[in-house]
Amino acid sequence: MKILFDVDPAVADAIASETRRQNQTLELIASENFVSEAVLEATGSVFTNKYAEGYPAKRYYGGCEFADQVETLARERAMKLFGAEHVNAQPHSGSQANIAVYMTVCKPGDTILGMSLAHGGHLTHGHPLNFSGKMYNVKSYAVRADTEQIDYDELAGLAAEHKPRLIVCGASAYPRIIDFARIAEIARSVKAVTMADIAHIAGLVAAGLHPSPFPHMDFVTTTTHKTLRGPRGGLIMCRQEYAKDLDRAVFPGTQGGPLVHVIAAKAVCLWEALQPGFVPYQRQILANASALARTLLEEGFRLVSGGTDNHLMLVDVFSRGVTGKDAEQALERANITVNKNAIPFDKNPPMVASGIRIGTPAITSRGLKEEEMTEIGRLISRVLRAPADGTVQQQVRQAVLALTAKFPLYAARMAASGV
Ligand code: DSN
Repeated sequence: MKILFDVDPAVADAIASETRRQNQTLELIASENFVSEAVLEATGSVFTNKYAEGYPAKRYYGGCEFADQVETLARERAMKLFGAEHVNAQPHSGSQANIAVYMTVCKPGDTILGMSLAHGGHLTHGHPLNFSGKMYNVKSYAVRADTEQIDYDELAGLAAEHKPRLIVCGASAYPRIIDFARIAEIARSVKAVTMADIAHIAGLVAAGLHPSPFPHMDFVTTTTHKTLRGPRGGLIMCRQEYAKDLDRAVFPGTQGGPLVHVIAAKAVCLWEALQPGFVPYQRQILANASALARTLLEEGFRLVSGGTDNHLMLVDVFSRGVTGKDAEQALERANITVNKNAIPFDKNPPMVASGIRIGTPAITSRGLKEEEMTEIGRLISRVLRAPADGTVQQQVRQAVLALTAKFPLYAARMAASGV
C-alpha cells in the first residue's frame, strides 16, 4: 500500500487499521472469511477499469476479450464444482442473485413461500421491509417449537394451501442440515418452482459435506464470500431450461455493467475450491464448529436446536440473562467478534435479540483447530458470565492477542503496511 499511503493517507490508515483489527481479533461472524492473497490480487486488479455489459462473446462494449476469458473461467469452474447445468457469475451480491431469480420466475404479486427471517431465513426470502416482501405475496415457514428445526409439515401445509409460484429454501442462521430433496418433493406436489439460497453452506456443499441442492432445485443462488472463501459477490446456477430468461433477468433486468474484477476473483476462488486442499478445509470448519459447540454446552449455554451440523451455532445467551446486544458488545471489547442474532420465537426485538451467532469458517482459514476451539469456548464463557466486567474483558483480550499472534493473517501485508 505504499502508493496509497502517499496519495491518500486517510484511507490507507483505515485499511492498515482494519488489517490490524482482522489480525488481532477472533473473527467468529458466521458469514465472513479470509480470502487468499490470490483472490485479493484479482479483486484489486485492472479489471476494475472495464465495462462489459452483456455476456462473453455478446458484449455491448469493445475490448472485452479478457473480460470474456475470466467470466468464462468463472462459469466453467462453478459448473464443475457444483455440477450445475448453467451458471451466471455476474450478480453483485446474494441479494442481487435472489432478485434475478424472482424476476425470472415470478410476476409482481405472485406468491412466494420462504423461511422467516426470525427463524433463520434471509431478508430477501420475503421480509416485509425488503423488496421481496413488498413485490410479492409472501408466506413464511418456520422452525418447530420443540426441535427448533425446519417444520417440513408446516411447509407442506402452507404450500398446499397457498400454491406458491416459488418455494425458497436456505438460511442465514440455521445450524442444521436442510433437506433439499424433501422440499423439492413438496414443490412438485403443488407445481412450484424451487430455489435454494446456499450462501452460508456453499463451501460445505462443494466439498460434499452437506447434501447438494442438485439435482433437486431449479435454481441455486449463493454468495461467494462465506464458506466458499471468495470475493464479496453472488452466483446463480440453474437448469438449462431457465438459462436464457435468467441471464436476461440479471442483465439487463436488474444490473448494468458486471464487476469484472470481482468476477475474476470469483474465478480464482472457484479454482481454489477445486483443489485437493479444499475438502479438508471444509471438514475442519465442521470439526471446529462441533468442538466449539461442545465446549459451550459444557460451559452451560443453551444452543438453538441443541447443537450444530454445519459451520455455525446460535447461542441462546438470554437464557443466561444476557441480551444478544450486550453479549456482542462485551465480546467485542475482548477482541472476539460475533453478531447478535434473533433466536426462534425471540421475545426481544431484533436490535436487542436473545442470541449470538457464532461461525468457524474464518478462524479455520487462519489454521485454528479443535484445541483452540476449546480455549475460545472457555474465553467466550468467561466474558459472558460477567458481561459488565472490564477486567475480565481485558484479561480475555490478552489471551486472544496471544492466540491470534500464533496464527498470523496476511503476514506480508501486515509487515508492508507497518501495522
Ligand atoms: N447478512 C448475511 C449474513 O450475515 O448471514 C447474509 O446475507
